[in-house]
Amino acid sequence: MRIDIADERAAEILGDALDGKAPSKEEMRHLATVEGTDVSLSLFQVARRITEKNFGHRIFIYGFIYFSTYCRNDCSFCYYRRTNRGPQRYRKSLEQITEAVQSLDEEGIHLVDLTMGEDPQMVEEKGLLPIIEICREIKRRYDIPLMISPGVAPRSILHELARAGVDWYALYQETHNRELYSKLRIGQSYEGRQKAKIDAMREGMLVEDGILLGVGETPMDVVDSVYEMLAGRAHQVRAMGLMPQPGTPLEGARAPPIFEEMKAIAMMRLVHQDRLIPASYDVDGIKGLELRILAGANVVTSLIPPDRGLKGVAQADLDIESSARTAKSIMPYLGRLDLEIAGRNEYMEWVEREKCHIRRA
Ligand code: SAM
Ligand code: MD0
Ligand code: SF4
Repeated sequence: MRIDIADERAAEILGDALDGKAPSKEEMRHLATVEGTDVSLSLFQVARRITEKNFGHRIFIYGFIYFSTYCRNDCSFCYYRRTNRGPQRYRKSLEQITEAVQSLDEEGIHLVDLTMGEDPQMVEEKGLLPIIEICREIKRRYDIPLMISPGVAPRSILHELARAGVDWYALYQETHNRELYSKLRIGQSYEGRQKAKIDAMREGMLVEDGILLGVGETPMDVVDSVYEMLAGRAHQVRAMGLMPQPGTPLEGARAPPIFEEMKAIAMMRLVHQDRLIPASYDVDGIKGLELRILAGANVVTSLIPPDRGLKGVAQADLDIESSARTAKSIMPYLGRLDLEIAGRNEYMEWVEREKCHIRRA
């Protein structure tokens, strides 16, 4: 397919991508450096069209339950880091969690993402066993795909989570530049974090990986990450712009322009053509969802049920209690992009198909 832009090499790379041939890393480096509005616009357009070839005009939607905001870690970007006195710390009970799942289920959400800080009480004292119980109970009561984001977990726990029916393990590397990693995830093992994802896949779970933007990475770091996540065979890949948080070392940083996130999303789409790519409500709310989708995202994440005292991560309170962070409220915005929310069956079929591939690999 011919793309009409001045830089011939970029035109060829984008044309090939549209025909299903993902760019090499060298080619992506070229795309990342060549300047010009025509190149960026074509990049987004091509990414959107690749998404449509793979997923049609349908979007998946994920609910988010931050069930414990305690954390033993001290990530420099995170509001909930151990040493920050700002956040409200809570730990929801099994009943409170299942009620929140129920309300997401009624809303027609495709997947529930159960997230926690590395809560010392659960990670250290109880060895993550309560999480397994919670997941087993949700899977017993609801026929809904489940993702768990508990931080790094040992293989034995990942084994039990997979047995409890958990479909996805989310663990974002944030960057694949080790020096930068050590400044972001202070005192945490890079290899240990990568290994947990491999272990989760060996246990039969799908894996989500992701990177942060606006934290000191170079454009080439972003390109490296796109390919590292490919090497890791992640089923879902995300890029989120930093939201500087009060009380953290990155408090004074500037949130990167949405354009950076769109570029990263589009680059991921060119390479991870048939994988899932989120547009998170958590970064800057409704206003950025459409732009992220136009750059090639196909999942809206971080929808949060109101009236339950639940928090977001990068946006702790945004739009939750006003019920704006729900499936119903995002529908008109999808409508004007000529998109609609997929049926849950379609999502479940995607998940089952990918899980079969893991089992066969
Ligand atoms: N505690 C678990 C962990 O760290 O893996 C799971 C939850 S953690 C809160 C989920 C992700 O949110 C982080 O990996 C990071 O990518 C993202 N995040 C945290 N703080 C953020 C911020 N201020 N701006 C943008 N993204 C952020
Ligand atoms: C999101 N707030 O989807 C969530 C969170 C953790 N698995 C996901 C970062 O944006
Ligand atoms: Fe804890 Fe996760 Fe925040 Fe790091 S990103 S401080 S591990 S909640």
